Amino acid sequence: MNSKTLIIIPTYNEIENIEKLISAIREKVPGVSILVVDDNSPDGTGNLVKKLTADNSRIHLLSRVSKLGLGTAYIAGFKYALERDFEYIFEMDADFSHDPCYLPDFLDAIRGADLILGSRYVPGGGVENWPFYRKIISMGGSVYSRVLLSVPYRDLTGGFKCFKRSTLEAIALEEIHSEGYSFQIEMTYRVHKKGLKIKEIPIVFKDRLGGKSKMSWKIFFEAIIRVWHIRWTI
Ligand SMILES: Nc1nc2c(ncn2[C@@H]2O[C@H](COP(=O)(O)OP(=O)(O)OP(=O)(O)O)[C@@H](O)[C@H]2O)c(=O)[nH]1
Ligand SMILES: [Mg+2]
Repeated sequence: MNSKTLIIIPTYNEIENIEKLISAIREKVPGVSILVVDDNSPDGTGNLVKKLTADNSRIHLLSRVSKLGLGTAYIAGFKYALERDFEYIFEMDADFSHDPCYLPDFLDAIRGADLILGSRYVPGGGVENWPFYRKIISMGGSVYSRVLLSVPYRDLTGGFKCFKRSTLEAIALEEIHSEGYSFQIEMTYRVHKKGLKIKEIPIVFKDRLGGKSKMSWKIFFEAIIRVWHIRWTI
């Protein structure tokens, strides 16, 4: 199973985290492949990953010319996976908010579902070390989207996910133009609308280890408006 798994990690200025994260992933789930999608990070994240790819054939780098956004980074990663024979495809942040210790839980759960969501808001899940306002935005965003889109999932804005290949194949990836939080909401909603099985498993989300947040008010307001667009057009 591990040899059929690709973990996609988008990066922008994650030099403090990426090498440590790749080692931690390989320790938890040996034999998986890792694809870093780097947007020409000024701190040299891409160059560091390039060096790692030389030593290990399971580490891959997709370098883009400039900061083009999280949504298109993931779409490029999904296309990379579908052009090769990966069966289980992960979304994961580079900053240790998504603890690699949960990867085996995802791989167990995906046997019986089409998409697994790492969820902060189911029993056993949670958030550690986040300022109060971030908790409110995150939880509020999930409640707002859940009500507007009439879906039963508790965590709609999280970005720790595992898709089956067939799930990504069922979705019109070229139609997705959302970024940030709304990208996460839209991916889950598209899978839901296809009638595929989505399961949430608990994760405890931690504040980023090193480096700076890329979260912005623009991403926040985009999500608020975009959920209406998602509701009316998908
Ligand atoms: N390739 C690429 N990666 C990005 C871009 N924006 C963010 N990322 C990466 O996407 C992941 C999530 O971004 P974060 O900055 O951690 O956003 P966040 O988790 O909402 O915010 P924090 O919790 O404060 O860290 C990280 O691995 C980032 O490096 C982008 O434009 N391009
Ligand atoms: Mg983060």
